[in-house]
Amino acid sequence: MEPSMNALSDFPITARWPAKHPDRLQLFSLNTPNGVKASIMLEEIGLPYEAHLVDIGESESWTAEFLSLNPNGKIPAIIDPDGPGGRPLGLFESGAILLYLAEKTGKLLPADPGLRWETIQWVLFQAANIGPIFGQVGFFNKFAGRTFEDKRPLERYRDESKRLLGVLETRLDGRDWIMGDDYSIADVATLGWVRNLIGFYEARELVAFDELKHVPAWLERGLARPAVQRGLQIPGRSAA
Ligand SMILES: N[C@@H](CCC(=O)N[C@@H](CS)C(=O)NCC(=O)O)C(=O)O
Repeated sequence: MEPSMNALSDFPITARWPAKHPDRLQLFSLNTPNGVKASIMLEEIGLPYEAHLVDIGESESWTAEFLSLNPNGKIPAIIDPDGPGGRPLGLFESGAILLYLAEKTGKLLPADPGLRWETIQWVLFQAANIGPIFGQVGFFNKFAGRTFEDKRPLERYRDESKRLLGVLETRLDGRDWIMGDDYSIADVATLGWVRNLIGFYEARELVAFDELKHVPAWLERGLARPAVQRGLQIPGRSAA
């Protein structure tokens, strides 16, 4: 953060997406699988926030204003006007956002150091594996790569997705949530991605999802949470 960033209005992104409630946490996102990691978390913890829709279909994440907050040009990103030391903090990378919000509120991340690191490990497992690999299945199964004649890329990402689902399946055997009895940011990180793989990416049969037992039960438990249902819609296309 630049030393001069003392107020929310010092962030250039607020010129394109102005805050109606500058005292609230500002979310710049869309309800994609990475976007909903942030909105589900915000709904779960009950922190007041204002959601701004960044239309990635219209390349809005590549505008100068958005890039000033996230030089990587991807949603989600946040600004917490009440960051460390009471100064505003801008953040991108959905995993970092989850960790920040969990630490800020003391929610969905165990206080016990061993359990805390185990939770972080599973958040990073999602961010480094599930997101990037499932995303490739989306590209090769549903989007532009669908028409490619060479099916080897699709097969590669299909196989790796099945393997990753297998890792989750084993982890969830005998556990309600990734960390056991307690729902955590590891679940928040992962739920939207598994839902998207078998839903929007239309890969349910491709990855033989119905041969799994524990992952589908966990997904159903997660989707039954009202905060998850709300977060999945935010920011939706109807958001101002
Ligand atoms: N590692 C990043 C990935 C974010 C990401 O890939 N966001 C996608 C939407 S799910 C995006 O903004 N895509 C817009 C584009 O690439 O033009 C995170 O977890 O925040």
